[in-house]
Amino acid sequence: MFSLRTALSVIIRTPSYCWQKKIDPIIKRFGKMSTVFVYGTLKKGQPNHHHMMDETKRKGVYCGTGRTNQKYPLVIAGKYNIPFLLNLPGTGHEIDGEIYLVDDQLLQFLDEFEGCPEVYQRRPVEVHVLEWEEKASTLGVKPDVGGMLTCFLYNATTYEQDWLKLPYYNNYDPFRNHDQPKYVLREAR
Ligand code: PCA
Repeated sequence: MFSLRTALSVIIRTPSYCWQKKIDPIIKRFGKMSTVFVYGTLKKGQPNHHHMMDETKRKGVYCGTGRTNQKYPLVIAGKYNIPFLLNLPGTGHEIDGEIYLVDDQLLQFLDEFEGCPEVYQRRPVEVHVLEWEEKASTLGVKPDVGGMLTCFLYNATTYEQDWLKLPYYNNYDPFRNHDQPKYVLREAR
């Protein structure tokens, strides 16, 4: 006969129990999370990236890299050289970017920061996952078997006809690609 203590020690050592023990505090701490695909100044190494990782009030977790399933025109436009993905699927390139899990507070912050819905609109799109961090899977988010994941993306709400004549990029990185006009920081406008 098993004693209660033996039975308990067996349960405690089972992987599902350990997994549950790991994941519960994460869900308690962060609540509901959404996936967001960023392609512009919010990416690593770009000027607004720190907003994704500001852990004081809100939470963002880097999950990996991805590429939009559809082609879109990604232009750098306006007097401040802002990257805008235009909602014209089928034109331009498949766009490279990064996937984040964000809590509701960060999502709300990003909506305000991106001037949503006047400047950018947040819409769900299909993203092909290229690199994936295991940490993201332990948070309960996984690409489907085909490697696709639905993520929010901020696209330009409107655009000027002239923007369609600008170069279309597949990867925003003005620090490395010197043909891409440099972003004017908000503090410098
Ligand atoms: N910020 C958002 C949209 C464009 C931008 O600069 C992003 O990085 O995805």
